[in-house]
Amino acid sequence: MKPVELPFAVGDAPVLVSHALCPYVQRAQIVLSEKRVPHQRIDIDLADKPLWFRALSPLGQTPMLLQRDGAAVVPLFESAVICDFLDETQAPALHPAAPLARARHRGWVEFASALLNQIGVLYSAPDEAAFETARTKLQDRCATLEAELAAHAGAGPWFGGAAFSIVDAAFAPAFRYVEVIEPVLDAPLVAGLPRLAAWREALAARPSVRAAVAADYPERLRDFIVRRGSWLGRRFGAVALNAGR
Ligand SMILES: N[C@@H](CCC(=O)N[C@@H](CS)C(=O)NCC(=O)O)C(=O)O
Repeated sequence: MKPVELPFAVGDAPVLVSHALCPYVQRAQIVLSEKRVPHQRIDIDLADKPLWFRALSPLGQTPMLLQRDGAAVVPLFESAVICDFLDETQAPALHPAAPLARARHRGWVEFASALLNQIGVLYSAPDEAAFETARTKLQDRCATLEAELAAHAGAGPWFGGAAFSIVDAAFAPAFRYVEVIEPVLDAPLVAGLPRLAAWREALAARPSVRAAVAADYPERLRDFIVRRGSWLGRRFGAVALNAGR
Protein backbone atom coordinates (compact mmCIF):
# COMPACT_ATOMS: atom_id res chain seq x y z
CA MET A 1 0.00 0.00 0.00
CA LYS A 2 1.26 3.51 -0.84
CA PRO A 3 2.25 5.36 2.38
CA VAL A 4 -0.07 8.22 3.30
CA GLU A 5 1.53 11.63 2.72
CA LEU A 6 1.19 13.88 5.75
CA PRO A 7 1.28 17.70 5.52
CA PHE A 8 3.50 17.76 8.65
CA ALA A 9 6.46 15.75 9.95
CA VAL A 10 6.12 13.14 12.70
CA GLY A 11 9.36 13.04 14.68
CA ASP A 12 10.05 11.33 17.98
CA ALA A 13 7.31 13.40 19.61
CA PRO A 14 3.84 12.01 18.92
CA VAL A 15 1.23 14.07 17.08
CA LEU A 16 -2.24 14.43 18.59
CA VAL A 17 -4.75 14.88 15.80
CA SER A 18 -7.51 16.93 17.37
CA HIS A 19 -10.64 18.98 17.06
CA ALA A 20 -11.06 22.18 19.11
CA LEU A 21 -14.29 20.99 20.81
CA CYS A 22 -13.78 17.23 20.99
CA PRO A 23 -14.09 15.99 24.60
CA TYR A 24 -12.31 12.73 23.75
CA VAL A 25 -9.30 14.70 22.47
CA GLN A 26 -9.21 16.52 25.82
CA ARG A 27 -8.69 13.23 27.64
CA ALA A 28 -5.54 12.48 25.63
CA GLN A 29 -4.39 16.09 25.91
CA ILE A 30 -4.76 16.03 29.71
CA VAL A 31 -2.80 12.77 29.98
CA LEU A 32 -0.02 14.14 27.73
CA SER A 33 0.17 17.25 29.93
CA GLU A 34 0.10 15.33 33.22
CA LYS A 35 3.02 13.25 31.97
CA ARG A 36 4.76 16.25 30.37
CA VAL A 37 5.16 14.38 27.09
CA PRO A 38 6.51 16.65 24.33
CA HIS A 39 4.03 16.44 21.45
CA GLN A 40 2.57 18.31 18.55
CA ARG A 41 -1.16 19.03 18.25
CA ILE A 42 -2.83 19.33 14.85
CA ASP A 43 -6.44 20.54 14.82
CA ILE A 44 -8.58 19.43 11.89
CA ASP A 45 -12.06 20.33 10.66
CA LEU A 46 -14.31 17.31 11.25
CA ALA A 47 -16.90 18.80 8.89
CA ASP A 48 -14.31 18.67 6.10
CA LYS A 49 -11.92 15.85 6.99
CA PRO A 50 -8.53 16.04 5.26
CA LEU A 51 -7.69 13.15 2.92
CA TRP A 52 -4.68 12.05 4.97
CA PHE A 53 -6.93 11.82 8.05
CA ARG A 54 -9.56 9.77 6.19
CA ALA A 55 -6.80 7.46 4.99
CA LEU A 56 -5.29 6.92 8.44
CA SER A 57 -8.25 6.96 10.85
CA PRO A 58 -10.31 3.75 10.65
CA LEU A 59 -13.39 5.38 12.22
CA GLY A 60 -12.75 8.90 10.94
CA GLN A 61 -12.74 10.22 14.50
CA THR A 62 -10.56 12.37 16.71
CA PRO A 63 -8.47 11.85 18.72
CA MET A 64 -5.84 10.04 16.73
CA LEU A 65 -2.28 9.79 18.06
CA LEU A 66 0.44 9.40 15.46
CA GLN A 67 3.33 7.55 17.01
CA ARG A 68 6.66 6.91 15.27
CA ASP A 69 7.87 3.29 15.20
CA GLY A 70 11.21 3.19 13.35
CA ALA A 71 10.47 4.22 9.77
CA ALA A 72 6.72 3.78 10.23
CA VAL A 73 4.07 6.06 11.72
CA VAL A 74 1.40 4.17 13.66
CA PRO A 75 -2.04 5.80 13.95
CA LEU A 76 -3.61 5.02 17.33
CA PHE A 77 -7.33 5.66 17.73
CA GLU A 78 -9.94 5.53 20.52
CA SER A 79 -9.22 7.89 23.44
CA ALA A 80 -9.19 5.17 26.12
CA VAL A 81 -6.65 3.16 24.10
CA ILE A 82 -4.48 6.23 23.54
CA CYS A 83 -4.56 7.06 27.27
CA ASP A 84 -3.70 3.47 28.19
CA PHE A 85 -0.81 3.42 25.68
CA LEU A 86 0.57 6.66 27.11
CA ASP A 87 0.19 5.23 30.61
CA GLU A 88 2.12 2.09 29.70
CA THR A 89 4.95 4.01 28.05
CA GLN A 90 5.31 7.27 30.00
CA ALA A 91 5.72 8.02 33.72
CA PRO A 92 4.07 8.77 36.07
CA ALA A 93 1.46 6.00 35.99
CA LEU A 94 -2.08 7.37 36.10
CA HIS A 95 -3.91 4.04 36.30
CA PRO A 96 -3.68 2.07 39.58
CA ALA A 97 -1.03 -0.68 39.54
CA ALA A 98 -3.24 -3.51 40.83
CA PRO A 99 -5.19 -5.27 38.03
CA LEU A 100 -8.52 -5.20 39.90
CA ALA A 101 -8.30 -1.49 40.70
CA ARG A 102 -7.11 -0.79 37.14
CA ALA A 103 -10.07 -2.68 35.67
CA ARG A 104 -12.43 -0.75 37.94
CA HIS A 105 -10.95 2.53 36.70
CA ARG A 106 -11.29 1.43 33.07
CA GLY A 107 -14.96 0.71 33.70
CA TRP A 108 -15.46 4.27 34.94
CA VAL A 109 -13.73 5.65 31.86
CA GLU A 110 -16.51 3.88 29.90
CA PHE A 111 -19.06 5.42 32.24
CA ALA A 112 -17.59 8.85 31.40
CA SER A 113 -18.18 8.08 27.70
CA ALA A 114 -21.81 7.21 28.48
CA LEU A 115 -22.12 10.51 30.34
CA LEU A 116 -20.74 12.34 27.29
CA ASN A 117 -23.34 10.62 25.09
CA GLN A 118 -26.06 11.71 27.50
CA ILE A 119 -24.78 15.30 27.33
CA GLY A 120 -24.93 15.05 23.51
CA VAL A 121 -28.60 13.98 23.78
CA LEU A 122 -29.23 16.92 26.12
CA TYR A 123 -27.74 19.65 23.95
CA SER A 124 -29.43 18.22 20.83
CA ALA A 125 -32.89 17.91 22.44
CA PRO A 126 -35.39 19.55 20.06
CA ASP A 127 -37.75 20.95 22.71
CA GLU A 128 -37.97 21.68 26.42
CA ALA A 129 -39.70 18.38 27.29
CA ALA A 130 -36.94 16.36 25.59
CA PHE A 131 -34.35 18.54 27.30
CA GLU A 132 -35.93 17.87 30.72
CA THR A 133 -36.00 14.11 30.05
CA ALA A 134 -32.30 14.22 29.14
CA ARG A 135 -31.56 16.37 32.18
CA THR A 136 -33.22 13.80 34.49
CA LYS A 137 -31.16 10.97 32.96
CA LEU A 138 -28.00 13.03 33.37
CA GLN A 139 -28.87 13.74 37.01
CA ASP A 140 -29.45 9.98 37.59
CA ARG A 141 -26.05 9.09 36.13
CA CYS A 142 -24.43 11.79 38.26
CA ALA A 143 -26.14 10.36 41.36
CA THR A 144 -24.58 6.97 40.53
CA LEU A 145 -21.23 8.71 40.31
CA GLU A 146 -21.82 10.48 43.64
CA ALA A 147 -22.41 7.10 45.32
CA GLU A 148 -19.19 5.74 43.81
CA LEU A 149 -17.23 8.76 45.08
CA ALA A 150 -18.72 8.35 48.56
CA ALA A 151 -17.77 4.67 48.61
CA HIS A 152 -14.27 4.85 47.15
CA ALA A 153 -12.77 8.34 46.87
CA GLY A 154 -12.00 8.82 50.57
CA ALA A 155 -11.21 12.47 51.26
CA GLY A 156 -10.64 13.08 47.54
CA PRO A 157 -10.09 15.40 45.80
CA TRP A 158 -9.87 12.99 42.82
CA PHE A 159 -11.87 9.98 41.70
CA GLY A 160 -9.32 7.61 43.24
CA GLY A 161 -8.65 9.74 46.34
CA ALA A 162 -5.31 11.56 46.60
CA ALA A 163 -3.90 10.57 43.19
CA PHE A 164 -5.06 12.11 39.90
CA SER A 165 -5.92 9.32 37.45
CA ILE A 166 -7.08 8.67 33.89
CA VAL A 167 -10.66 8.56 35.23
CA ASP A 168 -10.23 12.22 36.21
CA ALA A 169 -8.98 13.01 32.70
CA ALA A 170 -12.01 11.20 31.26
CA PHE A 171 -14.65 13.08 33.30
CA ALA A 172 -13.13 16.58 33.19
CA PRO A 173 -14.31 17.27 29.60
CA ALA A 174 -17.87 16.17 30.50
CA PHE A 175 -18.02 18.59 33.43
CA ARG A 176 -16.70 21.37 31.17
CA TYR A 177 -19.96 21.13 29.19
CA VAL A 178 -21.93 21.58 32.40
CA GLU A 179 -20.02 24.80 33.13
CA VAL A 180 -20.97 26.30 29.76
CA ILE A 181 -24.59 25.10 29.77
CA GLU A 182 -25.63 25.77 33.39
CA PRO A 183 -25.49 29.61 33.28
CA VAL A 184 -28.33 29.82 30.72
CA LEU A 185 -30.69 27.56 32.68
CA ASP A 186 -33.14 28.54 35.41
CA ALA A 187 -31.93 25.73 37.71
CA PRO A 188 -28.62 23.86 38.06
CA LEU A 189 -28.13 21.12 35.48
CA VAL A 190 -26.85 18.77 38.16
CA ALA A 191 -28.07 19.49 41.70
CA GLY A 192 -27.55 18.32 45.27
CA LEU A 193 -24.49 16.12 44.81
CA PRO A 194 -21.80 17.62 47.10
CA ARG A 195 -18.97 15.18 46.39
CA LEU A 196 -19.46 15.55 42.68
CA ALA A 197 -19.53 19.36 43.06
CA ALA A 198 -16.21 19.32 44.95
CA TRP A 199 -14.67 16.98 42.36
CA ARG A 200 -15.86 19.23 39.51
CA GLU A 201 -14.30 22.24 41.22
CA ALA A 202 -10.96 20.48 41.73
CA LEU A 203 -10.93 19.35 38.09
CA ALA A 204 -11.76 22.81 36.76
CA ALA A 205 -8.74 24.22 38.63
CA ARG A 206 -6.25 21.52 37.52
CA PRO A 207 -3.68 23.10 35.13
CA SER A 208 -3.73 20.14 32.69
CA VAL A 209 -7.52 20.35 32.49
CA ARG A 210 -7.52 24.13 31.98
CA ALA A 211 -4.88 23.88 29.25
CA ALA A 212 -6.71 21.14 27.30
CA VAL A 213 -8.85 23.69 25.40
CA ALA A 214 -8.23 27.16 23.94
CA ALA A 215 -9.44 30.35 25.66
CA ASP A 216 -12.33 30.70 23.17
CA TYR A 217 -13.70 27.20 23.93
CA PRO A 218 -16.91 28.39 25.71
CA GLU A 219 -17.82 30.70 22.79
CA ARG A 220 -17.09 28.02 20.22
CA LEU A 221 -19.14 25.47 22.12
CA ARG A 222 -22.07 27.88 22.41
CA ASP A 223 -21.85 28.59 18.63
CA PHE A 224 -21.75 24.86 17.90
CA ILE A 225 -24.87 24.26 20.02
CA VAL A 226 -26.70 27.29 18.56
CA ARG A 227 -26.06 25.92 15.05
CA ARG A 228 -27.75 22.62 16.04
CA GLY A 229 -31.06 24.48 16.33
CA SER A 230 -31.89 22.53 19.50
CA TRP A 231 -33.88 23.85 22.49
CA LEU A 232 -30.61 24.65 24.28
CA GLY A 233 -29.26 26.34 21.13
CA ARG A 234 -32.33 28.60 21.02
CA ARG A 235 -31.87 29.31 24.73
CA PHE A 236 -28.24 30.39 24.14
CA GLY A 237 -29.46 32.61 21.30
CA ALA A 238 -32.15 34.21 23.49
CA VAL A 239 -29.73 34.87 26.37
CA ALA A 240 -27.22 36.48 23.97
CA LEU A 241 -29.97 38.72 22.52
CA ASN A 242 -31.12 39.82 25.99
CA ALA A 243 -27.52 40.55 27.02
CA GLY A 244 -27.15 42.78 23.93
CA ARG A 245 -30.17 44.93 24.85
N1 LIG B 1 -15.04 6.40 21.17
C1 LIG B 1 -14.27 7.45 20.56
C2 LIG B 1 -15.18 8.64 20.28
C3 LIG B 1 -14.48 9.74 19.49
C4 LIG B 1 -15.47 10.69 18.85
O1 LIG B 1 -16.70 10.54 18.95
N2 LIG B 1 -14.92 11.71 18.19
C5 LIG B 1 -15.78 12.65 17.48
C6 LIG B 1 -15.43 14.09 17.82
S1 LIG B 1 -15.60 14.44 19.53
C7 LIG B 1 -15.54 12.54 15.99
O2 LIG B 1 -14.42 12.41 15.55
N3 LIG B 1 -16.61 12.64 15.21
C8 LIG B 1 -16.52 12.68 13.79
C9 LIG B 1 -17.24 11.53 13.15
O3 LIG B 1 -17.64 10.60 13.87
O4 LIG B 1 -17.37 11.57 11.91
C10 LIG B 1 -13.09 7.82 21.45
O5 LIG B 1 -13.19 7.62 22.67
O6 LIG B 1 -12.06 8.29 20.96
